[in-house]
Amino acid sequence: MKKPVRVLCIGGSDSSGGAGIQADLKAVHASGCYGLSVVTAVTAQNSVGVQDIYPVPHAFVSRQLDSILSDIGVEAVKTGMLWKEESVRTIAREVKAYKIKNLVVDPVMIAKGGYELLEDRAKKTLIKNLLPLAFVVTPNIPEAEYLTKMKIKSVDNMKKAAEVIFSLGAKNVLIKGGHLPGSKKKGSIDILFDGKNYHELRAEWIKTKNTHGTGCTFASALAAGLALGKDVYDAADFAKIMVTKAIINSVPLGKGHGAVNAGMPLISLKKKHECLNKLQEACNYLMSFKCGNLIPEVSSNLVYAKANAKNENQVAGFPGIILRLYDAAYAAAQPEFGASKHMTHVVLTVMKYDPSCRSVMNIKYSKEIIKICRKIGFSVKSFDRKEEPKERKEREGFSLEWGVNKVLAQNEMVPDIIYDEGGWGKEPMVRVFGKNPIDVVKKVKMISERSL
Ligand code: PXL
Repeated sequence: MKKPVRVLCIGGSDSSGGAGIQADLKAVHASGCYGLSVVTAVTAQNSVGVQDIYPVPHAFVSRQLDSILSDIGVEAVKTGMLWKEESVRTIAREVKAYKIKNLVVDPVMIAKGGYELLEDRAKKTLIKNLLPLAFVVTPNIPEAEYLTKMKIKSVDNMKKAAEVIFSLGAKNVLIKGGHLPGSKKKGSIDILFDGKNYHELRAEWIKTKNTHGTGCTFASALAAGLALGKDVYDAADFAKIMVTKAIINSVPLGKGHGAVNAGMPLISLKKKHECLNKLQEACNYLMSFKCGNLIPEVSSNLVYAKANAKNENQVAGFPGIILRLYDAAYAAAQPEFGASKHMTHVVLTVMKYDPSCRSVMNIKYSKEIIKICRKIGFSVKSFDRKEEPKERKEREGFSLEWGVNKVLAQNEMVPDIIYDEGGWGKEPMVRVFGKNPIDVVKKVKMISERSL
């Protein structure tokens, strides 16, 4: 039996399911760990705000902690909304007594709508008793401003603030930059400071108002990363990927702000079509190794056609593409039929020549990548977009058919690779073919291992 990697989340219950303990457990689960919880307060809240808070008596916070720590044990602990000073004191005492090393403190103070989530007198206790025990503390900009009494308007200010917070005793300080002016344009930048060096975490800005629970999800995934044995830098990168994924999968709720969603359901093996299952499986495999450098500017897609497919609706792919997230590939959504026009037409064309070749993925082109493909022993063919008849070029989504037809008309077998060096407004591209998506992803892995 596999031993669970246990992460304890201490915080408030959010009745709307988006933040607090509910978000924590989803993020811990999505990170591959097992979540435990200690509830410090129960909030009545929805998408427009927090209506009320009912504190759990600190003696009962202590009872919950003892129940877990005396029997089950944990690899990491994450704290969120603590609300009462006595709870902060109790938690600090127990963390010390049980010698918890992987402690992530998310110094939650105020909800989005302005409702206080930490009593005033508890703030000082959090700084004095809990921060010095933290392996990582994860303030957002308003929280970092409170902790440092500084105004934070730039990445440089964030770095200065991180130094000040470090001096309060946390071993690592991670300031989340989502509130920084200009983030919408430049993307979100977080700063991790370990007392010596700064490490930047970056992600594209994702336009959505459904961001309730981002902080909780991030800190919980970070704790899960540490619990899994990652160092603080890898755990932070991992958390950034997890929270970006959760924002991409966010859901609208009620009349106000919807919530991020780390708990995207896995495909039900019974209900969905074999193509979708195979694609999901291949995509999970693709996301498990470093191949971000193979994802082109226009992003990738991976498609799989039903046997004898004749039209777009019989080919499954990833809606919203497969993109690059740090050094990994990342698919934001589950596969669907009819989701990718370009790759769908490529695979339908190829199937006219060889019906068993039902899957393809597009990856980045470079002379180096083509060299690697040849070295591996793949059969490699190409076409030149300059030779394409003009009327063809104008049929968006269909122009690749011409190139693929051209290659296949001259060859007996479908090659592993068909590439082109681009054209006016068209990024050069490599297409990797196979019988099924696992077959394709294995080929992509072989290329990625040689192109690091
Ligand atoms: O995002 C901070 C947070 C933590 N915990 C609970 C919350 C919120 C924000 O609303 O409600 C219970």
